[in-house]
Amino acid sequence: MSGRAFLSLGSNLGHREGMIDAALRALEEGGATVVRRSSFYDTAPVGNTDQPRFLNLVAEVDTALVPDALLSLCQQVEETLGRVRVERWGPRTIDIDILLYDGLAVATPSLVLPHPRMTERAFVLRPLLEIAPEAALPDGRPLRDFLDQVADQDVTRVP
Ligand code: GSY
Repeated sequence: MSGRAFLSLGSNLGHREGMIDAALRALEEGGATVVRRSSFYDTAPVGNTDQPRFLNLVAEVDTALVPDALLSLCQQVEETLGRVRVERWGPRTIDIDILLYDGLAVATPSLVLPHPRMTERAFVLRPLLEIAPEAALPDGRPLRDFLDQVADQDVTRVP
C-alpha cells in the first residue's frame, strides 16, 4: 500500500535552492518518491517578518510510509541538512511540512492533517495549486477557493 502526500518545503538561509534540492533527494532516499514538484517561489516571510525572504516549493510524493513515519523522515531530513532552529518562527536552512496525506484528517499531539495553517498561506497554496489545481481539503472544499484571501501576500514564481 502506498499513499500520496503533498509536502511544503521552504528555506531562507544559505543556498536556498540547493538546500531544497538536497532535501528532495534525501526524502527520495528515505522512501518518499517525488512524483511532481512545483516551480520555486520567492516569498516574503510570514509570521516573524524580520527575517530573510524564503524560497518555497510544494512536492507531491508517493510513499509506503504511514503519516507518522513520513513526519519522522521530514524531521530527520531537516536535522541532517543542519536546520538551525534558534527561534520557533525564525530563519531556517530547511523546513518541511506535510500538508495533505491522501484524504486523511488526523489530529495527534505530533501531527495535524491537513496542515492547520495551509489555507492562510499563499506560499503554500500557490505552488500546491500549480501542480494540483483540483486539490481539496478532506472535507471536500477546493483549495483554490482560499486563494482570494491570501491574494495580498508577496509570493513570486521564479521563472
Ligand atoms: O512554515 C514554514 C516556515 N515558514 C515560512 C516559509 O516557508 N515561507 C514563508 N514565506 N514564510 C514562512 N514563515 C515560516 S515560519
